[in-house]
Amino acid sequence: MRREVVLVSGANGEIGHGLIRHLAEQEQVLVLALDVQPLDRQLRDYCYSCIQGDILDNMLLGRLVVEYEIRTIYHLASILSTKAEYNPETAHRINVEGTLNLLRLAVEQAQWQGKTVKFLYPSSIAAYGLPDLETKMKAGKVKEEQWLQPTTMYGCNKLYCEHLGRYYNNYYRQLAADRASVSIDFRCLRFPGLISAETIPSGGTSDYGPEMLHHAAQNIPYACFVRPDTVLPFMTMPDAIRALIKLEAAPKKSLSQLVYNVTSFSMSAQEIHNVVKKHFPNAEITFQVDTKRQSIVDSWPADVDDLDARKDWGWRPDYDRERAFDEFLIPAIKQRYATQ
Ligand code: AKB
Repeated sequence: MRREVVLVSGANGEIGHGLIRHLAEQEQVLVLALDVQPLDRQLRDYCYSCIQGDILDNMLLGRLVVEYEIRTIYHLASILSTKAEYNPETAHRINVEGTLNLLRLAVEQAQWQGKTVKFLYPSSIAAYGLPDLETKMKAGKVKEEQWLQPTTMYGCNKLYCEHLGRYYNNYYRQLAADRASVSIDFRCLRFPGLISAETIPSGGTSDYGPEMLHHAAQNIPYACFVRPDTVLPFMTMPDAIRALIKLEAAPKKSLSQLVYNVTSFSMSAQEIHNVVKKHFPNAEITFQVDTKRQSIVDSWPADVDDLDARKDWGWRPDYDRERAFDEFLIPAIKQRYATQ
């Protein structure tokens, strides 16, 4: 008998780590983990099944349709903003064609099962593109429909995949005589920079925040690649997981849109530096600006408006700026490196 599972793509990534554990422990669902690399040992026990494979491999995805009854897909696999700039065409294939493949898998599943399949998609503040620093600093809390001219391949990919999600949700094969009545239920979050106590990000441009913290905790000098006055919105990983779970569980009728901003707190690189130094007084942090990465961060909003998420499905972060560092990140990171 085919078992009902929740599929997590990009399972080895930063979000995947926290999400898989939460799904298995708190939600008691069977997790089907998919990643191009072998799944981390510590995650395996939380999964019903682990598949090593590529989201560009349609044969593999076809097998998943046959073998499992997929209730929800959390499509986390992607190439982040800095890494994507080194090979934009490869990033496009993984970020866009990979997403297209999973959207098609979701539609096929929905049609086999005769019921809607939920598709949870983490987008990003990289979907925004403000033209210059002055505009960024004047823009205030950016709303979902504003400033959508991303300057990175990753941002373009995220924004386009939001549109693909809307297309598959509302218009897929709209002219077909045999158009199926069931389809997918696409739900998307635009995340700010995420900070995890457990994993170190790789390939992103908001990475200076978590990197400062993780380097300090390991007593490794760190050169921050943006100016001290650079401001971005951030969120701790537990809040990001909660946002995904809460949006998945929200009644369809309460959702007024497919794409929601979510945020927790905005901070400058100098402020992050100050908090890190308070807790790790010996930390060696310098600022060595990489002008190209700086211009990417300057095109992302300093803050986003997440009022619609708050109104429609009760979004509220558990960790504001003080609690994030004092009660979660600092103790958890100290503990993580103490045991190594
Ligand atoms: C990145 O820096 O690419 C990501 C993001 C902001 O989506 N962390």
